[in-house]
Amino acid sequence: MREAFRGDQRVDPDALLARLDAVRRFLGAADGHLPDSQLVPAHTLVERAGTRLALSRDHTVVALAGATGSGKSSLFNALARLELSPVGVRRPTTGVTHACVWGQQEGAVRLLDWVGVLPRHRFVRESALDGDDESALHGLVLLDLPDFDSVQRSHRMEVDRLLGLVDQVIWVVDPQKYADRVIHTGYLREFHRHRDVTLVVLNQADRLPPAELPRVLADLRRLLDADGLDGVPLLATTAIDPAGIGDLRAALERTVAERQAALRRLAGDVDTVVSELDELVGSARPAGGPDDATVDGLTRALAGAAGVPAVTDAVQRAYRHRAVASTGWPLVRGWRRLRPDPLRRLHLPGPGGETADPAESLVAATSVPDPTAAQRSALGLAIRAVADRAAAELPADWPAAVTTAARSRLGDLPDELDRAVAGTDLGMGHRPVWWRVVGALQWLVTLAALVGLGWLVLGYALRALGLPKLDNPAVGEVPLPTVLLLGGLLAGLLISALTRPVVRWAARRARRRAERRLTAAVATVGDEYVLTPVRVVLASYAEARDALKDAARR
Ligand SMILES: Nc1nc2c(ncn2[C@@H]2O[C@H](COP(=O)(O)OP(=O)(O)OP(=O)(O)O)[C@@H](O)[C@H]2O)c(=O)[nH]1
Ligand SMILES: [Mg+2]
Repeated sequence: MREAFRGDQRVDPDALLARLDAVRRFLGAADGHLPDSQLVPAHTLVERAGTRLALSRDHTVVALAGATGSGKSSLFNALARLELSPVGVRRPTTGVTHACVWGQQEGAVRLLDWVGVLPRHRFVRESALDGDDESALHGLVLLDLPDFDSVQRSHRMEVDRLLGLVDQVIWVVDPQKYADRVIHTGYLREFHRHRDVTLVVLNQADRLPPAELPRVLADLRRLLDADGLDGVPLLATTAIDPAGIGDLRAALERTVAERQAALRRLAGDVDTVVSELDELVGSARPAGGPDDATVDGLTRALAGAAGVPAVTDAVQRAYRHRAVASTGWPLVRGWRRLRPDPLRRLHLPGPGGETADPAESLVAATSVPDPTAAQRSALGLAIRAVADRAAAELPADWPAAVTTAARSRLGDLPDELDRAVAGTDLGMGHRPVWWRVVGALQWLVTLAALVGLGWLVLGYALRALGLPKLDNPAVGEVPLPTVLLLGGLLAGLLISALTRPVVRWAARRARRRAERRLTAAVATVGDEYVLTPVRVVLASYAEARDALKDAARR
């Protein structure tokens, strides 16, 4: 959409600075997220505007641009009232930019250094020479550019460079070539956002029969309207006749007096940059991150890749192993202990709670098996889903930036997940009291059985040696040693049988507890290594979008 022509609307310097600051903020937010090539115009604008505003604001740099032979140098000389820039029959004549400064040279020098006009091509209209004649143009820095349709590539490049720097452009066309395509599509159309610093002159008006002039001007006006330059001043000039440049001179005097051209030019530049960036940014209002279900999916995939199922499995088996070793029949416990502990095999906390070798705990802390190809691809998909959901609303290159961010720390994940698993308290660090109680009970009944056995053996030995037999007390009909032996053995078996289902239930509970803790640890890693980088991009997007909105505000 094209804005209404602002004509002589004033640009407030503070408002312009605020808009430039917003462009700077936009760049800060978008940098690293959008391709550099798309940010070049905004960077160029910020840099150029900063320099231009720091240089003389009392001077207005006006360029005469146009096709070869249209009469730029002739107009330049006529306005300067001196033969400064060679006018020629051989085309193109002007190969380097010439400049003429009216009035105070101070300030203009640095401006011309920046614009890049060589000192030997700079001229000055001294006020002493002219009396007050030229005072109305004081502050004007007029540039005579090479031809933009040149056969010389260097001329075109010089023109393009300068058109990006000057405060105002006077497009010089002549009756023969005013309708040429190159001037309209290549240049004038590009300047439609700079209408308020654009002026078009139809030079060599003297070559037209007076009756033709209005018709040609009307035709040119129609072409300009089609270029989006409706409303720009259009003047007829004759460079070879001092009376033929009166209107142009008056227009320049107004421009110089207003001291607005530099600001208007930069405001137009901001408009151009903002409108180009608009589709890269849009006005989406994405959520702060992906939804809970997607985050849960990520956590599940991370848990798979971290080997959480293998660890919880080992926790369950280790619980049974350790519980049986503590509460089983004492005479077979030793045999139990010979079998390896399932958790220690993974270099996870042993029965005493100690972790693996501390030297190893920095890298590859555990011996949890590496993720399978399926687990790795599931993780890849989950990360992709996080990026897709988070970026669903975003325009242009932002989804790619979100995807890149989501994957940016993929390389760190294996070590971080391993560290998280190794650092999680699996709740297997101490022996429950009930193990000890049952274990002590087992010892007690075993002891009873052993006493009974010893007693019986002693009784047989005495009998065999023909010694007087022991006075055996009895429980009912059964002698006490037999009661002790058989009762102890039976009680041991009974305790083992009763304990087994309790151990199984408690092992499942231990597994669930370990699973909860490991999932929480893995989720923390996912948050730091996947979700946080995504949130950073989303926040940058929001900042870029708001900054661009501020930059668009006039
Ligand atoms: N009759 C007439 N001739 C003009 C007018 N302006 C320029 N000329 C002539 O047109 C020719 C080209 O003029 P220049 O001023 O050299 O044109 P230029 O645009 O600077 O050309 P380049 O430097 O090649 O880009 C010269 O012979 C001028 O005398 C004019 O208003 N009327
Ligand atoms: Mg010339």
